[in-house]
Amino acid sequence: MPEIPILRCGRRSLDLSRPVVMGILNVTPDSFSDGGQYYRQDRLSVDAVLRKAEAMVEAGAKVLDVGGESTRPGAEPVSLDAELERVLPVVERLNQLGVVISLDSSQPDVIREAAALGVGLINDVRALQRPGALEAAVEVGLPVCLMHMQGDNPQTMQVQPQYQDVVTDVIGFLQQQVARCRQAGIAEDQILLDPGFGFGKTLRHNLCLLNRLDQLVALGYPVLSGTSRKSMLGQVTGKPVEQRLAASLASALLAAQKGARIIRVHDVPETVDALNLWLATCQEAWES
Ligand code: 7PJ
Repeated sequence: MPEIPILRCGRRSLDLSRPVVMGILNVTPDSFSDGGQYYRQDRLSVDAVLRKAEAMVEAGAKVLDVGGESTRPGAEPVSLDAELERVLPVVERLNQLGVVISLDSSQPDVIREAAALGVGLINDVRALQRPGALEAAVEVGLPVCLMHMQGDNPQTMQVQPQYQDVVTDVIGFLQQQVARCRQAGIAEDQILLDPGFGFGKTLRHNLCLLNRLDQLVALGYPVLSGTSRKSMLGQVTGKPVEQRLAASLASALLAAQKGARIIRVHDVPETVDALNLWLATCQEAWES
């Protein structure tokens, strides 16, 4: 595995010398697989989120990704106030858990306010392309995960996605965004990349990206991979979202073997076990 430095995430740090698991906490009423699970009578229950987060940390998650905007295809846009109202109380409570909190947001004001409450990583599915987002990220001085999406709008991204060569195109886009970040003053070792599985991609595109993920890894930035429960897995297995655990685990392992360093998942205990088995096998090979 190439050397990847420890990521500085504000007051905390994240060791990426081995792949780590990021637990997904979608605090939205309408996300595609876990939407609404923290809502009680139409109100977000921060206690319910905290309980889930504690279980994830207990199971070995090193990062928790908090998102207040549903980016499933066709989802309604969320207002700034609604996003702040969902995300901030959760970030505040999760801080006590001792792991890095990642913020899944594209909104400059959410980035600023969440950073002030202790978020340690900015995860933006729009790669900081929204007006003001890059400036906000520079200001807060946290690492950024830049994700590829075709088009910049989840409402329309799945309408006829087209690429010359999906891997080359995704890498080209991410390299452009890296250059933008570098020019704006973000340090090279504070940048992570993500091919954006399911964001403006057909099944063929997604499988191709997973199969050739090592090409993205070869750029030298830590790569985040998020395939958990996604429809690409449903398309291959013919299974609905609640029956995609096995396929999620298989795709997590494939991504890790290709060099991904952060695996973003709903099912933390199972993924930690799968990765630990693979890591133990590597260790055995190294030591013999
Ligand atoms: C991703 C994400 C992903 C990164 C979502 C879902 C859909 N952030 N946010 N990568 N997907 N970095 O929760 O499955 O793949 S939202």
